[in-house]
Parts: sequence; structure tokens; C-alpha cells
Amino acid sequence: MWKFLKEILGIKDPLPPGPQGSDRRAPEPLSPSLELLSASQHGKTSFLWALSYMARNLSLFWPKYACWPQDAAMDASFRAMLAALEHRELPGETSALSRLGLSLRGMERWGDRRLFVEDDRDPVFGVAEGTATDPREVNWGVPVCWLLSLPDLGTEEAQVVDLQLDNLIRARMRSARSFEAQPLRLVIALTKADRIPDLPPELRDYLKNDPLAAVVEAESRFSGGGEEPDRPLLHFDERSVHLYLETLGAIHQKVATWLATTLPGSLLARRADAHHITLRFCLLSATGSDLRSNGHLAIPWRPRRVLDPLFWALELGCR
Ligand SMILES: Nc1nc2c(ncn2[C@@H]2O[C@H](COP(=O)(O)OP(=O)(O)OP(=O)(O)O)[C@@H](O)[C@H]2O)c(=O)[nH]1
Ligand SMILES: [Mg+2]
Repeated sequence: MWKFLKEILGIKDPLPPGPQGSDRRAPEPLSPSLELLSASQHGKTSFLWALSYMARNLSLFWPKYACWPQDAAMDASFRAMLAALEHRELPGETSALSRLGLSLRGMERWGDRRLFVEDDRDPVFGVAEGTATDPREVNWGVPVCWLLSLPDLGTEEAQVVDLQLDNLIRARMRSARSFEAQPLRLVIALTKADRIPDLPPELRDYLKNDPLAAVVEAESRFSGGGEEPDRPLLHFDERSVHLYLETLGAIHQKVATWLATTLPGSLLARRADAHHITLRFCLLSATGSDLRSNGHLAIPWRPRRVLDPLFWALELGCR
């Protein structure tokens, strides 16, 4: 059975085909289904590589779930991300736009969804001062994920993190389309959480003990000629998805409580409240470690909790 799974799910194997005739359908409009916003170097590309890897490997334990790239271009970029991760590469600075476009099918709780995200210097946080770029329009009608790396905030920046939220809110208000009637659905994902020095122990445990990553790692050890994992490792049925999301809700609360112990954190929450933002917090590590050698990771990528922003986006109505 594991050999069979390995054969059909191994990274080097052909990607699963779409449903019959899907490639003959008119292409879906290319507007993000989830907006990723982040300052430069806060981990957007790494997050997307890790998300691709975990989104693909979810098939290992989610019985009806399948995912595949939306078209040939997405297929190429999906494969490139998976290959880079497998070779322990680390991303360079993003200069050209790349995209992740996946059809996600058979997720009992949410059904079928499209995941389309841009890896670019976004117009809110990503554009460096003084550069004359032609910013793209942000799709404010979908859930927005702000990737925020606390370890990369300078002392001064950390004091004004709530003003960054203000920039985001004002960018939305300036948008050509009016979204005033809709509350902003915002997921703040704390990236590079493996490097947050004062992360409360409970949150550190949550980060380290990612049951979804554990299955994927057990499988890849087995594929590499190791021992067959004890089964069932995890069966991601409706009940376990429900339990996972309950924990996600508790973690949101814990991160909020932790951040509220600082002045900028409490101002952030206040500002979000004042603007009626639907706000969710989560934390993740794309690489799982900071050990590098020769521009590569010294040990394999070990993404932790990288699916959490996606689960929140699905909960908040990512289509
Ligand atoms: N420790 C640790 N380092 C990370 C993690 N994610 C990214 N990094 C490192 O942070 C740096 C920036 O990561 P990128 O993914 O390139 O960030 P980015 O936002 O795409 O950067 P630009 O494309 O330049 O805007 C790289 O050196 C990564 O190796 C993580 O989860 N943990
Ligand atoms: Mg990048």
C-alpha cells in the first residue's frame, strides 16, 4: 500500500490529472483568490515553496483531497518550487513575478476551491521607497494574508507595527473598487517563527509539533528507504479537520493575547477593532530551521504550520 502511495504521490512522479475535460474549460480569471502582502525579505517566497509542498502532500492523509496546477504555466512554476525545496535551495530576492495556481478538490468542509496567489513585491508593503514600479491592483475582495516576520523588524519598526496596519487599511480605502460594506478579512501570519526568541513555550510547542508535517516527514523517510511508518498516522477526516480548526482558533487567541502584552501589539488590536476587521493570527516556519551552508539549507526543509494561513483563508471564504 505504501509502495503504491509512493508511486502515485512521489514528487518525481507525474502530477495527477485534472477532472475529465478540465483542461478544455475556459481559464479562470487571474485575480488572486488569496492576497499575500509582506515587506521584502519577510519570507513570502519561502512560504509559497513550503505551501506548495504541503498542499501537494496533503493527499497522503486527506482521503478525497487532490490538488493540481491550474494550467501549464502554473504546472511549471509548481514543479520548480517543489524541486527547489527538495534540493534545499533558498530563494533569492524576488525580482520577476511568479505565481502559484492550484485547484484544490475534495476538501469536505470547504468543497472545491481555487488557490491563486502572486509572489511579487506587493503594492502595500513590498514596494521599496523611491522605486518607480507600476503597482498591480490588490484584490481586496478576498481574504488577505499579511506575512509578518517579527525577527526582521528593527527596534523602531517593531514599535510602529500598528501603523503598518494603518497603511494596509488606507491602501484598501484608496482602492478603485469600494469594499466599505465588507469587513476586511485579514490573517496575520507570523513568519520565521523558528527565529522568534521570546515566543511563549506553548506557541513554540504548537509550531514544532505539526501533525500534518509529521505525516509528510514519515512518508518521505519511508520513500527514502526507511522503515514503514505505523499506520494510521493520521486520517484527516471531517472530525480531525474540525479538531484542527478548533486548535487553530485557540492559537489565534494565544497569539493575540501574547501580542497584546506589548504596546504596539495592543494598538494593532485596537486599530483592527476600530475598523471592524475580521482578524486572525497564526504562526509558521517555512524552512523549519535557520541552518545554512553555501546558500542552501544545511538540513532538509521542514515546513511547520504553513497550511494554517490557507485553512484560515478557506474559513474566511477564499474561493
Ligand atoms: N529561519 C527562517 N528563515 C526563513 C524562513 N522563511 C524564510 N527565511 C529566510 O528569510 C530570507 C528571506 O526569505 P524570502 O522567502 O526570500 O523572503 P521574500 O519575502 O520572498 O523576500 P523578497 O523576495 O526579497 O521580497 C531568506 O534568507 C530565507 O532563507 C523561515 O521560516 N525560517
Ligand atoms: Mg521573494
